[in-house]
Amino acid sequence: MIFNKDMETMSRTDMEQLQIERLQSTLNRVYRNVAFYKQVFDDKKVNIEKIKTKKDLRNLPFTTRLDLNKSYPYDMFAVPLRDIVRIHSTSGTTGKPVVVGYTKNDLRHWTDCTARILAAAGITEHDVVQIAFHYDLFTGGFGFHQGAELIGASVIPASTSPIEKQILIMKDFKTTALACAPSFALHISRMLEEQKIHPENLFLKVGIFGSEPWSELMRSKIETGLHLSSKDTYGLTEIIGPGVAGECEFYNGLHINEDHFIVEVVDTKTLEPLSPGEEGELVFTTITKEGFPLIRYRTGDIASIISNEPCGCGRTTVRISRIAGRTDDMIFFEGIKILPSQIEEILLNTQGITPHFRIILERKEDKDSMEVQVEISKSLPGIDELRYLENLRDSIASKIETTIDVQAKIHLAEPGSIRGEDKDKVRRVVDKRGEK
Ligand code: DLL
Repeated sequence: MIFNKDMETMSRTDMEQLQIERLQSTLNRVYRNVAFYKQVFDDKKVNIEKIKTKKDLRNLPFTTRLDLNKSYPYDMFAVPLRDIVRIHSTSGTTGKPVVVGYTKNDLRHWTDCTARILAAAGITEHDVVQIAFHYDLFTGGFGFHQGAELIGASVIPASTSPIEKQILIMKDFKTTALACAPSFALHISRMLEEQKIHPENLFLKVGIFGSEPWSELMRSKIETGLHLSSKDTYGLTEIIGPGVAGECEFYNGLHINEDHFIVEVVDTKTLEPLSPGEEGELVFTTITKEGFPLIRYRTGDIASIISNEPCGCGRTTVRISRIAGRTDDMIFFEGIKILPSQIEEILLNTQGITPHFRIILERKEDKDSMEVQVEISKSLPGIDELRYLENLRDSIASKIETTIDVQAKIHLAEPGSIRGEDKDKVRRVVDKRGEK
């Protein structure tokens, strides 16, 4: 079903006209209300009046994650706090997360956007939707919750309750649609197998998965294990959360909610815009957001624009490929997003070790594990060395668990052994999981 026919099937000419009008009013608003944009527009001598077509976007400066970090917590907000009715943030308890705010209108738009994604995935008012994304500062739970309610489905805010409970809910509440991270879906399917529950005996029809990379191989494992058909969905906190793009029944890429977000793909080195079919970094400009508008935000996600050709589903919106990777070394681990710099920060604040470390990721029987190899410094106390090392290991593990919520195995390595292998650049992340 097409949830918002007016917007999702609009002619290309009308859509581009709408986008330009909305872009211009966004540019005026950010110039007036956000000190950062006033400064960069002035520095780059941007004349807003001259932005008349989508091609002119290239004359606007980019916004980066670093810019957002510097504006922590509220400096990028374009309205006073009294007009903000909801606050979410990116993950990451060390370093500064990006804090985003929504006005009442933003919430209304966001709800419409996630409803469209769910409807494209096949969800109707007859469905019982189990939402197993976190309901907290993370946007996944609340974002999809609102959209599913707007469709009129029966919504179960299961959040990330333990898997046994998820399965109990699925069986007893007769869940027909599951929305969660693909890695969590895989865990559920493994548990079903362990408990000898045949997925055919459940009521599941549709899975809406996203918020982390997942391959076609993983898709087929989940579809078999849960006996459902699945749709990929993409979004990020900075732009709105879930609700940016999603697959329809034609699996032709992910339709972008273009009346709210203008997408570009740029070359990762030259930052010049690329043509459809060429892979590069996704860049988004929000054109309706009031609370936290962003101009040409570099997402760090690698994908390509598929084409402007209408899809078999009738939607005319631009589609992007599935996400092929990232420009940075962000780790996706069991539904959690980690930057190696977060581990580095923990290690830098620990006595007795050097700042050299390596993260090894492995997958056995669909279960991921993380080992952090840390180089100890030379100056070890002579007495009771073993107990000292054991304490050191425990203390690093517990710091990692409390700050990034991951149980990592800590391996203490000889002084010089990690840095020694590659003097200039230590490969910080070794991902042996085979598939993401
Ligand atoms: O993950 C929002 C979301 C929630 C999307 C639920 C989909 C479903 P963040 O935590 O800010 O927001 O993480 C955003 O996750 O820049 C990508 O690197 C990655 N990501 C999100 N969706 C996909 C996907 C939410 N379908 C970051 N495939 C993004 C691959 C994805 N990576």
